[in-house]
Amino acid sequence: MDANIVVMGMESVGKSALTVRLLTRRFIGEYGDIGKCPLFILFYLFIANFNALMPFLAIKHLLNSLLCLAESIYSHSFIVDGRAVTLNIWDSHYSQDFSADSSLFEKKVRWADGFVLVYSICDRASFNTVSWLIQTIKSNKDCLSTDKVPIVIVGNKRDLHHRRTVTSEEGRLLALNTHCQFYEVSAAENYHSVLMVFHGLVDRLKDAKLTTKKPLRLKGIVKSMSAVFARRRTESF
Ligand SMILES: Nc1nc2c(ncn2[C@@H]2O[C@H](COP(=O)(O)OP(=O)(O)OP(=O)(O)O)[C@@H](O)[C@H]2O)c(=O)[nH]1
Ligand SMILES: [Mg+2]
Repeated sequence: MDANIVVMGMESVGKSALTVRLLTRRFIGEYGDIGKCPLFILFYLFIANFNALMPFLAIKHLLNSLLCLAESIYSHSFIVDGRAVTLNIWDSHYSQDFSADSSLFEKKVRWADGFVLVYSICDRASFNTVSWLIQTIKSNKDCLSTDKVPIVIVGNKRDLHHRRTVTSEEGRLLALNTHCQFYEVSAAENYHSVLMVFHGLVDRLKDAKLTTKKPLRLKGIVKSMSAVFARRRTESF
């Protein structure tokens, strides 16, 4: 399965920290624009893919990442339930998301199959922004059912619980009311919780694909017709 993912949220909530954690298993601390440290990330992507997959796949991912680098889109492969999954992850910059450039925002929404919406548990404004993002994405996304848009809400910086201003219950309730999935994580402290976020999103992507009825293409029509005729033939015996 191949899917496009956009990571969105207010400034400094940890979007790059989460992305880099998934890609390299590491927390670097200061990112700025992760496009500014491409060699570091590419090196880790190459090593990670080299260990997990065949060498030619590692080279393919390295080339993909090089092509996408200008946009901070990273390609990452992993195995979920025995199946290979490749995610193209766009670590978006806050200032590009909203009023500054609404066409870029719409472009991201159209491009994406799934969304990781991040807030900091120490920053209520970032939580409110996630709530607004959910509504805006759902109204921009052409989907059979807006309940099925694959969105994962992430409350980051869990390690800073002494500075918390958004409770876990508030995050959970927002997810419940908007039919999204919810996680609280610390990109700084934990790789596995970050991995769970992306696994959770892959599950939602699968669900959404299962429920999206694709129009029958020619091949599909031929198949269905031959199935009908085959049934008629067996019935007549
Ligand atoms: N304590 C703590 N700090 C974190 C965590 N995640 C990120 N940070 C810090 O928060 C700051 C912002 O992190 P970034 O990953 O650059 O945030 P961002 O959302 O990508 O920011 P922009 O790209 O500017 O929109 C950095 O100083 C990180 O070290 C976390 O889980 N815990
Ligand atoms: Mg960033």
